[in-house]
Amino acid sequence: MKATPARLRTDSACFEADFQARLHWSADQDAAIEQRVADILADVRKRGDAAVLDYTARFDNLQVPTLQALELTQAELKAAFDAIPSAQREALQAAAARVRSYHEAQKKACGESWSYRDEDGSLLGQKVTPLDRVGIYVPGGKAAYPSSVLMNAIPAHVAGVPEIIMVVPTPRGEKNLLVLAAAYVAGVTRAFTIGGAQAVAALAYGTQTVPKVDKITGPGNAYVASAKKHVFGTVGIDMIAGPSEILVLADGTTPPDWVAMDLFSQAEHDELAQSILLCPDAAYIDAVQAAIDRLLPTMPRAEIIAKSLTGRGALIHTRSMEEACAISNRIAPEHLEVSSHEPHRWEPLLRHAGAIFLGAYTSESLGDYCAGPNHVLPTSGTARFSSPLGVYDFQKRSSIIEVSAQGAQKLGPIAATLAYGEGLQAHAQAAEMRLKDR
Ligand code: HSO
Ligand code: ZN
Repeated sequence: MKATPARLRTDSACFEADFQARLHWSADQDAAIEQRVADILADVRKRGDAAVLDYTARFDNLQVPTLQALELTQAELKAAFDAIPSAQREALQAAAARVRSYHEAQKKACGESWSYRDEDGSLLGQKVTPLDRVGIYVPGGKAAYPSSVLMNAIPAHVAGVPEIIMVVPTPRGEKNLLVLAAAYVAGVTRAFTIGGAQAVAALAYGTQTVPKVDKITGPGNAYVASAKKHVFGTVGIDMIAGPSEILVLADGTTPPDWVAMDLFSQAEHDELAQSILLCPDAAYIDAVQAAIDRLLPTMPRAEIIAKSLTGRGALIHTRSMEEACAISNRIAPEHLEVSSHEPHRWEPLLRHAGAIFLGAYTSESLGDYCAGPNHVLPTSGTARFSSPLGVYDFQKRSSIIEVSAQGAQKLGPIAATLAYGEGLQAHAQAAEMRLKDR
């Protein structure tokens, strides 16, 4: 089996066309999926538990008499934690501790209330409060990632969300112990073994058994993504994550095997994942391709990796590191590795990326599990305008305004003038009534 990413050169006349062809790719909105999801959502909204039970029987081959039978107790989560090998227990706890510390720092830096008084003694500020209840969608089957349980639940916990409800599809009732153990470690409040659009609907509308939440986060398949889009507005959602992406900016000083394996690490997620190398050194690109050829046969997921690299991967020879940085900004990748001996020289030039990994030792996979920052990141170029999942996604802000008697004298005439201008008499008079010398 061969993995042959496209070879591009920025100094070639056809670079722009080849680059666009490789990059600009968008998943077709599948109208059939949209319609089926809309039907499921409407049915769950109307029939609640009974509808969720029907779809769970149909899609997950799991038949139970009541939805309560699909709730995992805290004792079960704890039992899963106790049942997994101790190395996994310790790794989960170590990862959780680092993810928690990072998000605690994030909360301190940008998640606290603030206020100030102006010269008239009026108080102006913003009050930050956690959401009351959030739902976390955890995919089942081949993309069941315990690390994603930590990455979704821990920031919610740090934000102060009192109730975290997890849903996880469990076809035929086969539970993933590591997912349950992660839920225990992350402090999930309640968990249900339901999935798909029906689980999103249950969380968004509430049923007799599943409580209605304020926001739903977490990745999922096309049905889950479509369901999240549909319920947005009734509840908040985090983002619609596309296939994983990695972009490695290399100056040729990192062992080529390391870079090849980093490209594999995102390619192995999904045939549609995208792995790109940008490098000004043609001989180094050849060395990475040779490493790819040599290492691929050793990979259990070689087939997925080969399809991803051949279908969507690219090794791009640039004129310089500066040009590589500029191209990286155009791509705005989910993960950006600066595999260089002087990463801090290039970092200031890099503006659009979900997460930036600096230096040869910072493999993206460390970020996926345990470095601390969140691994739920904007994909498909959305890093141009959006941010990693964080504490701020589980908080909201309320403005605080307390105008003093003196402040009202100054603000009243301004407000009244503008209100008359808008033809809104009551607004104007509400401001004027508070003026002392009228
Ligand atoms: N790289 C994925 C997250 C993940 N990796 C979970 C391993 N497990 C997000 O793009
Ligand atoms: Zn990953």
